[in-house]
Amino acid sequence: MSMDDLKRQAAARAVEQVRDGMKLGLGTGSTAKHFVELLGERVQAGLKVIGVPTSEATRADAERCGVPLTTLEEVDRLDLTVDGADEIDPNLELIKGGGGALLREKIVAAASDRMIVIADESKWVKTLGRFPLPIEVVPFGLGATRRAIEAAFAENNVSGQMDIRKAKDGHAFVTDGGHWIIDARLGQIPDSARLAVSLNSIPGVVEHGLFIGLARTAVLAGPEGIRVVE
Ligand code: ABF
Repeated sequence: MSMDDLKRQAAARAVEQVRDGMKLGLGTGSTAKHFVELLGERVQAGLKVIGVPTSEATRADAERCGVPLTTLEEVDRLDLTVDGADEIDPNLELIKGGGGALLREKIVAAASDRMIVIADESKWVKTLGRFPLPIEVVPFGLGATRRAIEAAFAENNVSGQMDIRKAKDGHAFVTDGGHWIIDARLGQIPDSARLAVSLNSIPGVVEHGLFIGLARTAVLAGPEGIRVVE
């Protein structure tokens, strides 16, 4: 079975949790895209839901699949967000942002009563940090922001190379919010909750890819079947 089949299986399991009338957060990435497609099939069959997309890419997918959309101005809370991740640890703490949509993903997840993270088993790790940590930054004053991030790393006993993410054209990758992303290769993050708090206090940091206390359920698809962690 291909990796893509596994992602679709995880997405299919999450779709089973969707009920008529739900307001949904729609994640970004190849696994979340399967969720949007499968949700679209159920909408065509009569399911009534409304979704808030976490990226322009997901907005386009949802429109293509006929999933009605709204915004967080128009609705108060969401019932459920389903999204992918780059790493998931046993406390259901996540690294997200490999696809560059971490800011909207975090806003939407935080506005949801429940978040289900869907992934293939390769995303499951004992300790976060093997995947480079995305940190979304404002281009203004980048030198100062980098130094503050380095200081936060030192306080949290982590270190590693920091690279500005590049787009295919070689220029800095620009997020949907008009910001840049620093990818920090930390190897291991011993206390991700503490690092998250340190990064939150840096003015030039808009958001970071540590999702702490947001996911309640992980649906992991592997060659031996689906594993649900809660
Ligand atoms: C988004 O998509 C991200 O936060 C994460 O970076 C990525 C996971 O992508 P995929 O499902 O394609 O592996 O959810």
